[in-house]
Amino acid sequence: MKTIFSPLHNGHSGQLEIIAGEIVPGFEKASRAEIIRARVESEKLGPILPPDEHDLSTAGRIHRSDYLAFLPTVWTQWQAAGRSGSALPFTWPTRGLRGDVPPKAIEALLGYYSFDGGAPFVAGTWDAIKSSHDVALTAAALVLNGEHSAFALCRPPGHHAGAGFMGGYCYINNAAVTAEWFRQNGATRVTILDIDYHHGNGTQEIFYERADVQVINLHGDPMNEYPFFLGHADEKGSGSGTGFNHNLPMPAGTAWEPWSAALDDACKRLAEFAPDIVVVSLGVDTFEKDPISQFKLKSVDYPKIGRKIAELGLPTLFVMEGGYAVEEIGVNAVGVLTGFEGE
Ligand code: OKP
Ligand code: ZN
Repeated sequence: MKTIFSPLHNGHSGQLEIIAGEIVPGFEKASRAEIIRARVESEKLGPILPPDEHDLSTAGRIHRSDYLAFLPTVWTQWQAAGRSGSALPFTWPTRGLRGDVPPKAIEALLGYYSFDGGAPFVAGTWDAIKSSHDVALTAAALVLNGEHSAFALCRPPGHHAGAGFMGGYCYINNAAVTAEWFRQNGATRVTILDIDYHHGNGTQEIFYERADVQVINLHGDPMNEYPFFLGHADEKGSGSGTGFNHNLPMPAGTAWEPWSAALDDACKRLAEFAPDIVVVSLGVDTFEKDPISQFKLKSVDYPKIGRKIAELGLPTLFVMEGGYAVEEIGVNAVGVLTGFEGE
């Protein structure tokens, strides 16, 4: 399996976040991607190739054009306002406020285009976002051109980014862009199988009214877990998309047995849909030692996940999402891929 990777993700580093009332170094850090890349090499998964440049036309079909135009300007606007540190919002247009009037001040625009304070900008953030997008589309092209699978080693991740907002470390929804691109380039049906610990609220929102892209999510129950405000089992799609969104929320403490039963259920629904291509939103924050998550999967479980996905027998694009236990992130992420290849 080929891996697509760009070192430009490294410019998106040094962010801070507030978690449990404390300012801490961001969990979504550059070493995550570097350690996965090193493991791809040491496991001899296959060649590691740089991305080709892709324009934002496909992203423009799933994201709002004003949102996409805003992203490359954030750091410049932040600096022009005399700020330093990380560009972060602290005001959001929630119920009772005007969410229909784009403001002018940069800190307000950041709130207008986000659902939380979890997507900071530093100097290299836009170039990292764009490279992550290019990584995803370059890997997608390999699969469309006949490779059975490919690995998009994306950083930053994408599945929390919706049509018009960022959040939860995500800016452009890489997996959603590839699904839309497959649709535009000959695939009739695409499934996005999101196995990150957190519900992929952005992906769900983007495809919620569509019958051509099935979205299946396995995740921590949003009653008690981020992103809290989407991801319940009764969200099944709307309009012609009704029946094409599947949420499988699970409680804190979920270990391999119930989790893999949920994956079997997901694979059954996926097989019934019979997509031409599967896009896996690959998060390994289901790991027992993940510092911000509550599931109990072990390193030996990840190859078993890959094997189950391989049994579907479909062309598969793996798009990297979350995973914050940095020490084991390479073993776990690449474990899924070697499991898929049957090693
Ligand atoms: C991203 B992915 C707010 C931070 C809240 C965000 C977790 C994002 C997970 N200050 N935590 O799904 O792995
Ligand atoms: Zn996650």
